[in-house]
Amino acid sequence: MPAEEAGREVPVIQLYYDPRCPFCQHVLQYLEDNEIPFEPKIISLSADSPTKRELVRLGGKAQVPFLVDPENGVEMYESGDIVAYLERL
Ligand SMILES: N[C@@H](CCC(=O)N[C@@H](CS)C(=O)NCC(=O)O)C(=O)O
Repeated sequence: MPAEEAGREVPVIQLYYDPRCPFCQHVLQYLEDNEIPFEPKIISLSADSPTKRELVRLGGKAQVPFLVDPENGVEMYESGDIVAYLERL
């Protein structure tokens, strides 16, 4: 759900992930523990879907997790880099 700030909608972090992926679970756990709002972009790595095609269009490969932070123009793969980025927010 989009976060709201001062009555206006602000872009929210999006996380592309496959629930079966342990690297994704690591990022999801961090988001949950720190109550960071995000838009889930759930894919199955083993099946084609519009969301998976969106991921490939944005990042260039069907790898998860993939984070998009529209507010800061940031897009990244790699669970460790994503958590390190979230720690700096
Ligand atoms: N080093 C990466 C590994 C991510 C990774 O291997 N994800 C798997 C799913 S658990 C994946 O997307 N595999 C498909 C691929 O790499 O093409 C990270 O820490 O995020």
